[in-house]
Amino acid sequence: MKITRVEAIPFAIPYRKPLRFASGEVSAAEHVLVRVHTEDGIIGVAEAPPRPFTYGETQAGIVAAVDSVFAPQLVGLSLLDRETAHVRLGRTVGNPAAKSALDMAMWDALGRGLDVSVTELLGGYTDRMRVSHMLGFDEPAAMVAEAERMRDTYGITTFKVKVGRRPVSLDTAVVRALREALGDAVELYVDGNRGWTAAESARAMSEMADLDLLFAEELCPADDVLGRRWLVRQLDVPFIADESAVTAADVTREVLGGSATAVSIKTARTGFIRSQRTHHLAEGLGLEVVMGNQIDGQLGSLCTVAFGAAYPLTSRRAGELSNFLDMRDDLLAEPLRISDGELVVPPGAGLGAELDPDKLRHYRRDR
Ligand code: MUC
Ligand code: MG
Repeated sequence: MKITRVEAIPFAIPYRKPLRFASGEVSAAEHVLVRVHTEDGIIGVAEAPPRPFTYGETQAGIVAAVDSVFAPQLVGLSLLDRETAHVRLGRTVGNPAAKSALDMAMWDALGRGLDVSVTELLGGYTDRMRVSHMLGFDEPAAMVAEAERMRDTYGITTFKVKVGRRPVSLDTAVVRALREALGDAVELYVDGNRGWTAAESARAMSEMADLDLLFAEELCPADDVLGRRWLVRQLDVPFIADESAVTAADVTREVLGGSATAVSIKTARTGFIRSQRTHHLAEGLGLEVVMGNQIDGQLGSLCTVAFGAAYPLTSRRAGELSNFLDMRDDLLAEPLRISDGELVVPPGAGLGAELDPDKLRHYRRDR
């Protein structure tokens, strides 16, 4: 169970079409594959998606942080030393995706070593989640067409609509067009990625009051403390803290301060060990939880479903598990499949992921 080596491998896989939202745009999965090796020959894997527009990390920065700062702190630890690993990684501020991939690769290796799945190790509540699909910026007709394709092909009936930064009237027109085309059977919620002001958010939410939205997420900057509290007080749907609440301490601050009433847990930025802390806190505070997406590939989506399926609270709502569908290819030998609107945790130890060595050779950028 002793960790002998840690690798950080940059890779790039193009998207079929860019995903656009208020805080940025992604047109290729330029992620970092993390591999944790043990003395028994077990290899745990996870991926780190850099999101510079939110957390400041870059692909090259993640590789450098793992190689020069984090790997030396983990080599020699046992896979069971999860809290020690957490403390050691925590000595360096920031770097959420790098730390998370290391933590999740350790859990994957631990599951493989014990021959149990990560979902079972974490809580083992169920083996699947309903899937929510995130719709990036486009014209209303194109966003409706994408949602219809996701519903008809994969059975997905929950959609997160990206809003913010564009004219409010365009965003509200999109949400109205989606409701009209898809009917009452689908769940819709909006995510502003901090792109509106508090006043624009209030106006948009009142214009959409008849559209039966499930949630509103991060519509305006959390730094506008009073504006945001003013907004959240007047909403009649839960307001999800995403970028504003990365740590459990952030969630406490946002929720007790009246700036959020629900939380997005993203394994890409809190791994499993810190996601557990946020989950337990959310349960204690009575918050709704959505398993969010940091525009993950298939390996990242596996991590999200592994965690989300582990607990009743995290598997209650549809999880954001489908954005890998926008990628032209991926690293897994057996691609993930969404059907009947669900993603099932693959059978097998750890995360249940096997990488395709040819694909890794093809997409890695370091040789
Ligand atoms: C989301 O929920 O905001 C967009 C940027 C990012 O970091 O995650 C996505 C989805
Ligand atoms: Mg969000």
